Order: sequence, then structure tokens, then C-alpha cells
Amino acid sequence: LLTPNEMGNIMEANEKMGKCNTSNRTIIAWVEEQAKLCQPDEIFWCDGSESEKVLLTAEAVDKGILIKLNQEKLPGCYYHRSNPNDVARVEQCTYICTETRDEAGPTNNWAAPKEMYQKLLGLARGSMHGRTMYVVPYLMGPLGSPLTKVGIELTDSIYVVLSMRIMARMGDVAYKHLGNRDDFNRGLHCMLDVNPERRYICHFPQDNTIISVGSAYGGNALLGKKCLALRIGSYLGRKEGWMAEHMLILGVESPTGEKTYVAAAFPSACGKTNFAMMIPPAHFKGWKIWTVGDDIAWMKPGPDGRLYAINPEAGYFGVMPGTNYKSNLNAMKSIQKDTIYTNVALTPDLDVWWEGKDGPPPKECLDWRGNKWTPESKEKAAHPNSRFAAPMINNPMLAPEANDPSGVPISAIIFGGRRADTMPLVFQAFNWIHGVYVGATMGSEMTAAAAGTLGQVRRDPMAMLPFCGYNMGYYFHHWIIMRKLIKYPPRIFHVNWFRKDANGEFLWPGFGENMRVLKWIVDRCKGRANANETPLGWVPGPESFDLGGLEGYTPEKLSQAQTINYEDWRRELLQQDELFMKLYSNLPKEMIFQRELLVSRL
Ligand code: SAT
Ligand code: MN
Repeated sequence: LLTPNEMGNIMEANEKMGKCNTSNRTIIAWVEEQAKLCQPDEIFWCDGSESEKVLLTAEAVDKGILIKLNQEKLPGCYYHRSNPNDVARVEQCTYICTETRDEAGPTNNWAAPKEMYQKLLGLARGSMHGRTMYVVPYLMGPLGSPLTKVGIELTDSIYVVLSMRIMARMGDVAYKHLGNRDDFNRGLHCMLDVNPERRYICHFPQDNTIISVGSAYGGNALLGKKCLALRIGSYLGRKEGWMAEHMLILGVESPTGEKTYVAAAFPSACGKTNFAMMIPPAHFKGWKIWTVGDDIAWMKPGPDGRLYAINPEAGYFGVMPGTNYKSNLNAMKSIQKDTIYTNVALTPDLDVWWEGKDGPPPKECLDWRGNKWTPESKEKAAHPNSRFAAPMINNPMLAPEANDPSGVPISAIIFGGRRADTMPLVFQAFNWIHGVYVGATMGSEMTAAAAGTLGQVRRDPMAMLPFCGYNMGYYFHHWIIMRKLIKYPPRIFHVNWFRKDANGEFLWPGFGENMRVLKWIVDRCKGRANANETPLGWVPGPESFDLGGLEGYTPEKLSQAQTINYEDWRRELLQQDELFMKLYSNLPKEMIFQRELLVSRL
């Protein structure tokens, strides 16, 4: 631990630390204006340097915001507990503030910008008394990419600053990318008293502005992620002819070195990170999976007519429970150093534990609330939405292309959800428009990533329901319009790893075995695998789906996983209609046609 003296020494050794470090007048004027509003005791301008990290980390430890973990086991790793009332995204407090209600659409909370600004400025006024306002410049995307955007987040949370430096390219690099321009995203984040009654996550897409108050948790407070990269991003993408999607990006490398890139949208906590970091089973000798991103894809048609994707992030904010050496080896390797753990359990030797970690549970530890916990305790030791924030460079299978400003060409888009019934393991859409319909009608059982009823199926179009920054009907239009801008569109697929039989047993082993599905998808994109037509789409022909080396798994089980149950589909269509009714006035007619075609095929 640094003593206050040592902290002072670091500051002295680097006179400029914390001082204003940009000559961009628009930024300086805006920061001054916000400081006048929030009245912090101090303004600290972050530059992203190592010495700044040492200083801020020491201060966070000093204030009890972070606990230093066992540095022999977990070098550079720290532990954080959030307020127990603040453990996930809160969709009911999330607003899209556009001039008209119609622009936000029926799936978003809407408020008039003027009124919401007034309310938020009222809450922010004087709220940083006795505190420091950190100025966090950051990039979403690699330096120099035409897709990259600059954000500046002002926050009074040191945990947010330290998390942002993991999750985004933070510091001077952002000023470098921006130069003298003024088109940066303005983000203001105030902790207030972390009270759910005063919690608002508000987006003003027309001003490229985000104001978030009353929560310090992940997607609510790390403004680059869901707020900028998805909500504001999707709005800008529609205006500027690109797509901001809730998708992982991975590269499949064949034994001959052929690389195929795939983007996949699953709702939060449905295994995007596991899929993005998958390790092919031994049967797939010489095959490799490279991770480009695990949560967000920004995609734009490239000069060669293909759709190119970048991962705007620089780190992984992954779900902790269930992560182990078997379910996700590369995630485990990614969190051994320089990682912030939030809301897991803390062992007496300052190690971390969570449900589903390898090995036996600790005999005794402190749970995520800081209470004593033993294996006999009824409560979970780690919160179901406990998280790790780890730099992507820790991932041994990080694709070198993750830093390529041009991005990677996408051959396949995969949609998927968590469904115990109805949805087969895999099918391919007949064409782009049909694929848009498949994405638009996605459903998934609710997980712990957002406050709500666990397990209930909800419609989550393209996994964007909580993240689309404008009218969902217009968003479907945008998907359809994009087809005209992409000469060689990716093929579109739907997967479901979570289907169960009548006894509640999973019909597919999942995890690394998903490589078998992915291999079929890649082969389809290359025109190498055959398929059979069904009412839902194309499904693998028996010879084209590799079950080799999968002990105890039979072709019968696979066909069970692929079954189309007409009773289920009647119910499914009625449920899909509920969403379509809600969006009716702005629903593209193509979606209605696709529905009618499906009904007639069924
Ligand atoms: O929204 S978070 O960033 O906290 C996580 C997620 O839901 O994907
Ligand atoms: Mn996500």
C-alpha cells in the first residue's frame, strides 16, 4: 500500500498528473461548465498512464473502494463490492430522451429532453461536494479506425475510472484521435447516494450526451459500453449508415489457416463470452478460435462490398458464476492479473470465489455483501450477476485483428437465445430479410444481468431490446436498408444451446462442443456443407454435421434437439405477435410478409 507520503511523491514526481491535459477548447469549456454544476472539490484529468493507475488504485484501496487481492496468486487484481441495491442494469430507470416519443419508440422509456435535463441537472447540482471529478477521455474502437468514436466521461467514482481504463482505450490516445474536433460523446456520471429512487440512466442521442446518476454498476456507469457503444451508437449508426450491435465477434481458423469471422447476438448472460473464447474439442485437430470481441460489434460495409466489424471495447466485463477451466479456459486465463472482481466472494487468504469455480468451495469466506459465508449457507456467496473486468490483452486467444482499424469481414451473423423448448439447435435463414425476421422475433429466458423475473421468456429482438437507442420499428427498417449497402451480405443463422428434453435434461452438451455447430455454419458460408429445407430454414443434412468423437451422444438426440414441434410453434407465433402489435405502426411490411410465409410453411 502507498502511504499518503508516497502518493504525494508520485504526484510530485509527475507535476502534470491530474492537471488539464488537452488543448481542445470545446472539451475544456464543457468540463468547466459541468464542474460549475457538480461543484467537486477537485478536477482530476486522467491521461491513462501507468503511474496514474498506481496512484488511483492506492487511493481506492485507501478509501476501502477496492480491496487488494492476494498478489502472489492474482497480481494486479482488486476486489470491489457494490451497494446491494445496485447490482445490475436497471431498465426501468433507463431513458431515451428524444424530441418526440415516437423516435424512442414503444420499447424504450421516453422523456422530453428539456424536462429530463432539468431533473438531472437538479440532481447533479452540488452533488460532488467533498469529492473529486475525474475527466476520463476514452476511445471506443482502435486508434485511427473510421468507425472509432471518442467519449469523455466525467465521474466521481474511482471504481468507474479504474474499470474504464480496462474496458476502453483510455487516456491521451482519445485526445489524439479527436484532435480539434468537437464531436465527442459527453458523459456525466454522478454517484449521488446510490439510491434507487434517484437512479436515472439517460441518453440524449440528438446531443450525443449521456447522463447517469445514482448507480455505479457496469452497464449503468461505464458509459462507453451499453450507453455509448449500443444506445447512442445504434442511433448514430442509423444516421451514418453502419450498425451498432450487441454481438461477440470471433475468428474461426481452419487447419489450413483459412480464417472466417462470425458475429453473434445473444442476450446478456446467455454465453456470449464463452462462445467468443471457445476452445474446439480434441476432435477438431488444428482448428482455432480467436476472440475479436465478446459483447459489442460495430459494423460497416467495406470497400470490397463485405461487412466489416470492429470491437469498440478493450476489455471483458464477464459474468463470474459458472466460469471455470472447463466452461471457459481463456476467460480463466484472462482474469489471473490486472482484473477487477465485483460482487464475488472473498476468502481469508484474499483470493476470490464464486459458484461454479473449479475445486471445492472455501470452508469459510465473506459473501458478496461482506457477510460470513460457509458451504452450509442458504444464500449464494457470489451475486449471480457478479462480474470480472479484465483487459482483453490477457486473453491468450485474442485475435491480433482486434486492434486492426479496418476490422474483420463478417461471413455469418448468428442470433440465439436461452430457450428450454421450441427453438432447434441450429437453422439457417433463407436470405437476409428472413434473417432479419429471425433476429427480430428472438426470445430468451430472463437472466440475472438485468433486474426482472428470472426464467420468463421475453422477446429480445437482436438481443437489443434494452440497448436500441431509438424506435425498434425503425431499427428493423435499418437492418433491411443495410442489405442494399452490403454487396456480399453475411449469411444469417439461429442457434439455441439450451433446449431441454421432457426430463429437463439439456439436449446439447454446449460449451466447446458448440464448435460442431460453428463448423457447419462456416462450411455453409463457404458453400461446402449441405442442408435440408424445413419450415424454419435450412438445417444440417446428416452427413454435414460432425458428431465424431462426441462420446455418448447419438444422432437421435441431435434430431430431438432439431425437432420442430407444431404445438410449440403455434404458441411461439402468438408470443411473437405481442411484440409486433406493440411495434405495429412502425413495423416494416417485410416483417409481416415473413410472418405470413412462416405460417404458410408451418
Ligand atoms: O450491462 S452490463 O454491461 O452491466 C452487462 C450486460 O448486461 O451485458
Ligand atoms: Mn452485453
